[in-house]
Amino acid sequence: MAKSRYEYVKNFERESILLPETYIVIRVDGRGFHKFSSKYDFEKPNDLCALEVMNSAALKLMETIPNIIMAYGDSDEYSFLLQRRCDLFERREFKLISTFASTITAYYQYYWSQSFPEKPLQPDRLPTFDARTVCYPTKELVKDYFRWRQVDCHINNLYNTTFWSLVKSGLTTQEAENRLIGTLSSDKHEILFKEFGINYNNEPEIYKKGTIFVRELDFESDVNIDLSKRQAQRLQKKLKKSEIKKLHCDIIKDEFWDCRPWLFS
Ligand code: DGT
Ligand code: MG
Ligand code: MG
Ligand code: MG
Ligand code: MG
Repeated sequence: MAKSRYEYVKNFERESILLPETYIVIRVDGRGFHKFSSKYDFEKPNDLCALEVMNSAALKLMETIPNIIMAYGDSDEYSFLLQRRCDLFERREFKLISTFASTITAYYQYYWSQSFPEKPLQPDRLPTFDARTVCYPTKELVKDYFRWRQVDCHINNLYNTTFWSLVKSGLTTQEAENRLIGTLSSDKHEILFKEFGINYNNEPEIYKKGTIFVRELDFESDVNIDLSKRQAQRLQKKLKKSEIKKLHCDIIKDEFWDCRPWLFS
């Protein structure tokens, strides 16, 4: 295209290039899902069908972007881990966040209409998502990031399960809130067990642990972060063809990470 006299306005654009050789995490989160979940009448504390809409949208995003090596989600959020050497959009932050936010929004609306034909989306409250990127320079930080999200899922779910049990038993939401002020995790377990006969440990794993999507390979001890260029290319090919597994397991203990060295290749 020939340059016009107006071309100079492009010099006002800014770019933010994410640090090379770091692990990029992109987290998307539903905007105003507190209100969204009440408008569309989500089951409390967890709406399995709505969670699966989120899961389907995240999986589809992962399938279309091979650089995503794993994803973790619960509630209205999902975190996507990109490979350390990932060069998607030349690591341009704004391009990454706008693409992730709009793509997850599009898929969420698509799967919503498939799963809830009886609850058509209304223009006064459509599901939309924000996105942010964080760069982590080490494996340990990446693990702690995902541990943080899973602990958050656990804390929220224990609280919500107890809170809604109290409300369903006749307390107002204000009374239930007051009842839980200052309670420890052990107190909530006890309320659930003694007052409602619920053993929290037997609650569904998807609620307690969230959902993990991970590109799965056979365990290969020779996967390390100092692969030669050819080894890295071979691994990349394998990963592209690999199956994406859906799990609801613990990612706080080392085991999950220790048996998947390719997450950090
Ligand atoms: P934000 O993210 O700042 O725009 O505001 P929210 O309202 O999205 O807040 P956030 O993301 O911290 O919390 C997620 C909200 O979504 C929270 O109020 C509970 C609701 N939510 C998510 N999943 C479910 C569900 O399965 N059932 C019900 N009843 N509510 C859910
Ligand atoms: Mg939020
Ligand atoms: Mg939200
Ligand atoms: Mg959220
Ligand atoms: Mg364009």
